[in-house]
Amino acid sequence: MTKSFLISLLIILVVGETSCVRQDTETLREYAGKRHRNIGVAVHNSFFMDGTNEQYLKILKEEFNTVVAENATKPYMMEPERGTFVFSRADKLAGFAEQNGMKMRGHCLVWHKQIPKWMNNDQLSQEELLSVLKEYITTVVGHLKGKVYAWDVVNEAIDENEPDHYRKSVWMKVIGPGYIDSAFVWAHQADPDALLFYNDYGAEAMNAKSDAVYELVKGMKDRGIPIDGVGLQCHFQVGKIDFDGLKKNMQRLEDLGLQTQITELDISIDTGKENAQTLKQQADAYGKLARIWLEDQNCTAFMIWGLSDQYSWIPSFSNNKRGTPLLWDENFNKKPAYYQVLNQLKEASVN
Ligand code: 9MR
Repeated sequence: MTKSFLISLLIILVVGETSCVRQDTETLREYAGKRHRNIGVAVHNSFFMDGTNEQYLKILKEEFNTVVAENATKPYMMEPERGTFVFSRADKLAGFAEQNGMKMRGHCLVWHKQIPKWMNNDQLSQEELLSVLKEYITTVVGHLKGKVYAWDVVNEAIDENEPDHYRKSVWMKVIGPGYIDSAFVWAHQADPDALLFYNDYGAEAMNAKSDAVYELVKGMKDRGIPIDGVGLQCHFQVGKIDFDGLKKNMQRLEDLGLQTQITELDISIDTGKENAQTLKQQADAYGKLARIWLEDQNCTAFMIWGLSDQYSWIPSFSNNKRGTPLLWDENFNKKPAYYQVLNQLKEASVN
């Protein structure tokens, strides 16, 4: 028996009990829409190639009202050679979103990973790298103006283990911490209506990293930098989620006048431990997080980092130590976690 067959079987066992009363015509999108809430997934690279899986597309547009590209709108894809911008993928996703009445998040403008080699060059002068960054942001945000409602402007700039808390990326090394403020200012100039986010991982609950993120964004607010919110990535593992800490952190960011968004949610299970109990634990965790989001009007999106377990980044990233983190299994069967999120949406009050 294959692993995916076993997981499908488990899912049938776990959710089977109530399936006779469940109406499978109900969707996350329907209830999120009634409650005016944004729910979405990261769209996999295969979407941008020919022969896209029809089942994938069907679920994407039926179940979600928001999309974000998992990789296709990152700088290595958008400006592979200096001065040569490739908009075809971004345009394809923006077109799909428009056709299907969905919103699009933009991910991400400034990061230390997935930037083209020519850009990731600490031999460039400060002046030159600043002009590279300005041209990139102005061109990309300008091109997608009115199509992307929220941008992750700066991604993962904090390293709480550095004495000054700044990750030593090419941006930091060549430009210095001012690159962060500048990026937000240029993004705002290019599309004054887009919401602008700082996005990071491991800074969801109350800890040294979220303290450093808090200090960063507080400083930005104090300096009048156009930042609208903080993206909480939420790459979690079953049994290791600090829900109360997350709520506290969301509250202190709200107190600064910033929105929060759950931007990259997945909840992985240790390989070999996929069983009815862990799938239920996973489902309960998804349900709790959906409730936290739904009860907090200041948390303006619930984005899951992929649709089907088939395409998740987790197995290869973790050397196959973890996997099965999403709402649909490898064969596009809804998992218990799906039904928990749906139930939370159904129970949430209509605003
Ligand atoms: O899911 C993305 C994966 O396909 C890429 O190989 C990886 C490269 O680092 O980036 C993944 O997405 C990341 C996101 O852009 C930023 N936050 C962490 C995500 C998971 O690594």
